[in-house]
Amino acid sequence: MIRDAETLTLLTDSVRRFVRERLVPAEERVAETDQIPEAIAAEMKAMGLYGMTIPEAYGGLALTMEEEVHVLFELCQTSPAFRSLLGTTVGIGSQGLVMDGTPEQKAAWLPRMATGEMVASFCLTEPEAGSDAAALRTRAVKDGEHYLLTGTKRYITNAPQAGVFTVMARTDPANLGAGGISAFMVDARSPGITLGKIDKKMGQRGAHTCDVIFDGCRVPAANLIGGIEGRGFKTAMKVLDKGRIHIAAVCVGVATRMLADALRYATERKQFGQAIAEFQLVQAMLADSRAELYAARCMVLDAARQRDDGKPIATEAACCKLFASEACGRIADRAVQIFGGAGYVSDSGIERFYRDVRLFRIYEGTTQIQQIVIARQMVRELQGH
Ligand code: COS
Repeated sequence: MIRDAETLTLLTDSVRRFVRERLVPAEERVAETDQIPEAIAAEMKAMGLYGMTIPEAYGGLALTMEEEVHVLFELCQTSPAFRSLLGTTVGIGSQGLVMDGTPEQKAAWLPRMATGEMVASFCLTEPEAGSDAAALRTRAVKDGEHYLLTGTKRYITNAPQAGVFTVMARTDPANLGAGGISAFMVDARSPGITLGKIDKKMGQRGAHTCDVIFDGCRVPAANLIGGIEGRGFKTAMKVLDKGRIHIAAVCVGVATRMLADALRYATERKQFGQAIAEFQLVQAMLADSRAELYAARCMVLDAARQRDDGKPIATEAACCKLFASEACGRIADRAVQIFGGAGYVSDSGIERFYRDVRLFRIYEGTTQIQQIVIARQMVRELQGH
């Protein structure tokens, strides 16, 4: 749903300009230094981008899902690390609170997230619980007006910058399934939290992940999201449903950029006396990429609109994440192929994108998890559930 086309166009135009003038020229520096310049983060805050998904009452832009994906289509036509810097605050770090928090909890945290003053991260994954998220072991033991959290969370994006964590932990030790899990807002400065060393990754330099270790971390009972135990897994799943549409939109943005670069190269690079774009075998790679990109974009827009209409979108979100991330990987691969030798050396930038986009098929639910979500729902539908 687009509330006001003119306002949205102003926003997407300014994001497009920002990407072209500020982010694209900084890509190599970010890759070399593994840091996003402070000035760029400050500009993102000033544009209100950290508050994209936060309700207006708490100082955000309250974009609808359709508006959000349009912004992402633009914002992600550059190194994905830039999106990642605000991605957890806009997405998985804040949305549990937006969806299921009490008004008091929202008032306590959301305004600082909306300005970018407080970065939010999402702590679900653990060393022994990745795809099988319901098997998580982090415990939250009630102690008077507090809970004591103990356990290790792994690959937590933006943990080094985070001011607050949304943490899924087991409050009912007798229930080893999803129903024993609760979600908490945890101040990152709380005693009992230590961070592991920053992970060395295949790509996405400038975006940082590390372990977050809770050791008897004392969290006020008032920070239990929604004030009710046992709802944390469902909160996490709802957050991931939205997150999967978000990541699919990111894939569309990055794939748009890679294909544009590959097309430009194909029209400039000459072999056998003509531009390689004139050769049908190269044209096939360009055309397949364009068709897949179009399909991914249409899927993302459709799922976003359905979510805005209040329809259940778990299956559609999984379809989008599955298709868009796999298509993005294929487009990255073809782009390297079109660049040839130049695509394998780092100067072209396409080699960096190839490594960066590999993550999309893994995080926020692997391709195989999306397949499981989709197929299980198909069977349920057949059985009339
Ligand atoms: N929205 C709301 N509730 C949901 C839901 C959704 N999308 N998906 C599941 N639930 C509910 C179920 O209805 C069920 O509730 P009841 O017990 O009341 O019926 C409960 O959650 C447990 O669901 P289920 O039995 O399907 O859970 P499973 O343990 O079988 O696993 C998958 C479900 C595999 C889908 C889940 O573990 C998953 O998404 N894993 C991937 C995690 C992930 O994406 N990690 C990435 C890192 S986080 S960035």
